[in-house]
Amino acid sequence: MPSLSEMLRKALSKFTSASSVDKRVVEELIRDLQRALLMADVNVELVKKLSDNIRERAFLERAPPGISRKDHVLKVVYEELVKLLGEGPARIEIKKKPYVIMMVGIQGTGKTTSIAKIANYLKKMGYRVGVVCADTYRPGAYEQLKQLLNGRDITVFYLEDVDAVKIAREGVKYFESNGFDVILIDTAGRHKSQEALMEEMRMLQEGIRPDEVMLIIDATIGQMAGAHAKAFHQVAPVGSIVLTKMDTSARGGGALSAVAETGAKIKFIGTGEKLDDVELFNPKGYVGRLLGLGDIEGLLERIRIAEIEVSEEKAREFLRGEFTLEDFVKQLREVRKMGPLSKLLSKLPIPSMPELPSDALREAEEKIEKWSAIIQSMTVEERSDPSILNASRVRRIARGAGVSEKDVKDLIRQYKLMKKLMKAAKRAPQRLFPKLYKSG
Ligand SMILES: Nc1nc2c(ncn2[C@@H]2O[C@H](COP(=O)(O)OP(=O)(O)OP(=O)(O)O)[C@@H](O)[C@H]2O)c(=O)[nH]1
Ligand SMILES: [Mg+2]
Repeated sequence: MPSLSEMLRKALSKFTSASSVDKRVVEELIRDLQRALLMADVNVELVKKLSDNIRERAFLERAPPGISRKDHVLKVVYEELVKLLGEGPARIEIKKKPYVIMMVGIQGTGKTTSIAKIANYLKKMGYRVGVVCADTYRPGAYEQLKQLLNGRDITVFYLEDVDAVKIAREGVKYFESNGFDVILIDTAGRHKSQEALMEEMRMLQEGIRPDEVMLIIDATIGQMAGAHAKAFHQVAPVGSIVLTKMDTSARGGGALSAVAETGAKIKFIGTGEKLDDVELFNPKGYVGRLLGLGDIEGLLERIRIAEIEVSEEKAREFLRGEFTLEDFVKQLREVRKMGPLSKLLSKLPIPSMPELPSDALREAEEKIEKWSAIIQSMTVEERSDPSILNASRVRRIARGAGVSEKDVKDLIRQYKLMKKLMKAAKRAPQRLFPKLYKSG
């Protein structure tokens, strides 16, 4: 059976190779995505909602100028999948003291390794972390933990006993009475049978009532992840997920099923066998990898810039006012918030401004920081009337701002240029700039 990632990629490459994008092609893409997600056991309701959102946005949203409908649809698909995983990077929150986290997962998924990684991570954040080894099945489980955490000043609790619930209880009691902030409980993955394992998890859940059950999913196990998540979730409601082995070639699509099955968020990913090989989960990176959209960041950036709407009103505001040197830099800052300066000016109905070369605009954008510093080292008098600047003043200002004299002169030149542009726009005959006069 092809993996979720393979199916999603196939759907997208079929879509991108279509000669044109019409309703039929988008519907086909949606159908392919649905099939992929349903095969991955993603909840039918979720798939329906995702399809509806994609359909609506693909047809109703206008692609920004310069962006093809195809790229726009890709972006919509990407964003809707990210939404499914919960927008921003998830964080671990230690909501009370002590905060008890129980790790569960099928054998070999990386529970013990992840516990050591997360314990170390939380320790670095300044928490007092204790680990309880409540795995009575895996030979050497305790030694494994101790070895992983060797020299990290993190206590590992263990009892020679066959009763996992008893060990967990005693461990929690021990750390609690010693004022620890976080308690992580390692549990068994191998057992007599799957039923016996689930029964033990149920007893642990009831016996210790952890504040958070963290499910460990192995990226290499594919779609089994959904079934595993479901089984654990029934006995110990899963609150968060760790996706391990993301350093392998596996895309970890199974995690999407686990998320859909439990409603829990992925909080960490494991990227290797060592203690520091752990990262906070980032939904955007994950979906990008899942879809194989190598340059998704590049595409999104292009779209972001294209989407910046510069209203005529804003552009006109820019041209109003007294426009001192200080205003100049202030306005440039404003403009930068709105988007590229050249884009703003292109909104203005000015057919040709030979005095203002386009690279001057780019230069202006790049130099805002420098120019602010220059203005800071000017006197009030100089700011309001730059024409008084002589060579010695320029030298003093340059030294004060830590820039070259040329930089100071450049600023003045740019300012004069801009002022000229504004005068031209203000004086322009109505016939030439009808839009400017229409409402103002
Ligand atoms: N490459 C890679 N290997 C990992 C990662 N996490 C764990 N492993 C390896 O996977 C194997 C199993 O990890 P464990 O932490 O022992 O798994 P477990 O879930 O505790 O296993 P049981 O206790 O037997 O249920 C070990 O060889 C780990 O080094 C990871 O993120 N990347
Ligand atoms: Mg283990």
